[in-house]
Amino acid sequence: MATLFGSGIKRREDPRLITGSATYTDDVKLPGLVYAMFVRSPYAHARVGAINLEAARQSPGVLAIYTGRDVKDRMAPVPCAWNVPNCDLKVPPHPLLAVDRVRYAGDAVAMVVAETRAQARDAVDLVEVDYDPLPATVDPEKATQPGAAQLHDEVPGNLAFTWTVSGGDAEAAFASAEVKVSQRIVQQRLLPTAMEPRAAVASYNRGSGQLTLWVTSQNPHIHRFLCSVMLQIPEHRVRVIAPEVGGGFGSKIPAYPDEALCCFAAMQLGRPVKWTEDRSENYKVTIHGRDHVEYVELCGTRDGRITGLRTRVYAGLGGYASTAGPGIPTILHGLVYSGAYTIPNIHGVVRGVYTNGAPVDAYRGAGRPEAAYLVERLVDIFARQIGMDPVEVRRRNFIPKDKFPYTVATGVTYDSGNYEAALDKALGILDYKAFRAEQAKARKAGRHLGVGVVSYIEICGLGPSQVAGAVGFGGGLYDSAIVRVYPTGMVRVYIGASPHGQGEETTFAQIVADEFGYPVENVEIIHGDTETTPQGWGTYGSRTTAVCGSAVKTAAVKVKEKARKLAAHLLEANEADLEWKDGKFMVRGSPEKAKGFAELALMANVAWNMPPGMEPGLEASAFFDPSNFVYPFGTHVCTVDVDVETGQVKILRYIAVDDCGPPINPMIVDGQVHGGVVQGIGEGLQEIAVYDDEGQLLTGTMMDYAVPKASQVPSIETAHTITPSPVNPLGVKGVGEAGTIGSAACLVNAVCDALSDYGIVHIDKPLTPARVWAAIQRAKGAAA
Ligand code: MCN
Repeated sequence: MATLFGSGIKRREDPRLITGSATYTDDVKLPGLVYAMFVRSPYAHARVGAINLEAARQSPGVLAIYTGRDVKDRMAPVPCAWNVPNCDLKVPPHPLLAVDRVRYAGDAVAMVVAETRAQARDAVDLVEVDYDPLPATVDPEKATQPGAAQLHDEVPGNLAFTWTVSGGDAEAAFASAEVKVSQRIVQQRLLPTAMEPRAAVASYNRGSGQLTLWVTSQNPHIHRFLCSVMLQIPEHRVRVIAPEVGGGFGSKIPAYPDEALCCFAAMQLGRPVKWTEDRSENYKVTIHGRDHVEYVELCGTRDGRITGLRTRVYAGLGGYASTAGPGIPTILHGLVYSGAYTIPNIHGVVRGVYTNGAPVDAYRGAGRPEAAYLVERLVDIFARQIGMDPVEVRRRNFIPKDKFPYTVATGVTYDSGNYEAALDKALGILDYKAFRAEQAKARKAGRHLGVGVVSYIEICGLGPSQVAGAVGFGGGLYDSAIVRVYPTGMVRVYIGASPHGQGEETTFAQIVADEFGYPVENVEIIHGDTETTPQGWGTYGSRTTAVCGSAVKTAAVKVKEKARKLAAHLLEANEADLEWKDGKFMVRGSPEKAKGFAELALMANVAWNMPPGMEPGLEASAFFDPSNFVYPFGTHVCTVDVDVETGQVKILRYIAVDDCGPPINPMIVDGQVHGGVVQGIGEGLQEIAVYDDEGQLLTGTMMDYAVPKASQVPSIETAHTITPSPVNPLGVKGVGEAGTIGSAACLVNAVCDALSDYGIVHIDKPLTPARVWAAIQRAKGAAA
């Protein structure tokens, strides 16, 4: 029987998505539904004076208006849930509605609830707020300098934390190094841009004291917990449902004030309350990503050995510490400074900085693309300095494949890897040698072709829970599943994680169907409702398959074990004499004596003839807490043609060789890589969130914020190597972020390679034509 694991069957979630029959939060309609809208500060930094609600209250349909003073004693502030230890983290209170000061443009000062959305919108315009504008600070490096505007009285110099990571002796390595290179790197702010903006519908039953929140969530159980904290009601009285979620990319992990306030209003008014963000609100107030200013140094020998890496990073946090904000530029960033290499001496210092921008949190890759970018850029700059092919430098420094598990200087232990294999495969697909020859020929003809190579690693599959606790994450990082077999033999699998586009309704069904010898149609995956699903910690950090998928596998194996015992009993055979063949338990040597899964399901559920002591029913639950993270890797290679007259970058080929262990569904894996690479192309070439000096977001619409269009994306050539992980029963690693980790670096490496004869070693992304052209002009000026 062909196994489903490894087969690229079509995604089962797609028919409802592409026929418009899926239910998103904004589709939820309840009797008596009313609508919320927020009064948001036009200033990035201002004192809030009197708020005049008179006219708004008189406006048709208005039911209630709440200000910061109305809620501050009745709700807890928005929690930060990642209290990274040993870095003197300062987390000032994040009020649900600003009381006396706003700290970024869009910070809400009041919430209006009205009978219709239009009435709420009209009333928002009638709220009069006295603002006393203050100077703003938006650049994370400048915000730490004397004279910069101060956001929080209790955070001098806007310095939220200073976190260090160290291994070996970087100072000694640099002091004695033959070669040193350094680069200031800016990793721009990005806007996650999920297709569906955030939305919430809150409904409160006064009789039962039960609150139900439909919300755009990547992690309903976390939202249930954080909601109960903010509302100060017991967790079991809160039910969180994530219906269809139109993409998250990290932006639907955090707890935001808006959704909690909908709950508050529903409890106050006794009517269900809906709020749906519009796109400009989404760009202004939903979390942003990246925002680093980095000073990076790398040292080594003339023959290409890297001996040390040092970083000094300013990481913007925005106006408040978001739910996972402090953990992203520290734990998820600094711990992977070694990349794919045996860098023996590492010292990194990351300063988290409050600025007058929207809070910064997880955006696809979250900390790891920033790490891969700085390492992979510096490797290229080092190669240029010593006159060696960047591919050769990578080879000379890779962690050898027989050295895993391998503990890098930052202290984390990589589970498994074979970096050279991925590199060889990617270079083979391109025919690297032939491209270099073509490049040289083109250069003579005045064309600037370039090739970028990136060998990335990432840390994902987040658990284990013990480590989560040790690094200050305010939750566990295990996951769970219940596999329930109905009397008819159909299977439902209830999972703790909450996929929202990644495809686990298909891949997890493949795991279970394989275990039971079933067609995939017999298995249904249920997720996204805290009332029906077991405790889980969400879908992010490319953890769902490695962690929750392992819980699914474990629960399915438990069910099958019970079925085997029952089969032995019914066949009057010894369990040891049974074999699992062609989807049946058979008595070895007597194939006519066999029981298939569907029949065993019926017998277990009717319980007419159970073995002594066996409980009726056929279901099992499992919690899986991994023993380590997983470390996927890969090599991406791209070739570009840079028009030096206009600065326009044309991608010629993009080759992605990724290793996420054995792919459950290769088509879905490729789809994930495609999506990730496209986001990396956006980051590398055109996306940037720009604030002016007063903290106004200048890229607040999709006309200004340049998400790549289909026509700007080349055909992405994917391939894989397969290196199983030893830390979970499936051997899998994450792939949901893989495409994003190295792709921006790959593009910038390619463009800098194309412009090497101008002496250009680095241009800060995004490499818009204007930036590339300006860099060429500067280089020409310097040479003249
Ligand atoms: N997979 C597989 N074989 C493997 C590994 C994974 O078939 N060896 C499959 C999985 O079963 C799943 C998909 O690949 O169908 C991605 O799985 P995984 O790597 O476990 O990642 P998660 O499901 O945890 O997804 C999170 C990840 C993150 S962190 C971001 S951000 C992101 C991403 O997924 N956001 C997305 N991909 C996204 N895709 C969509 N459509 N929408 C988002 O918001």
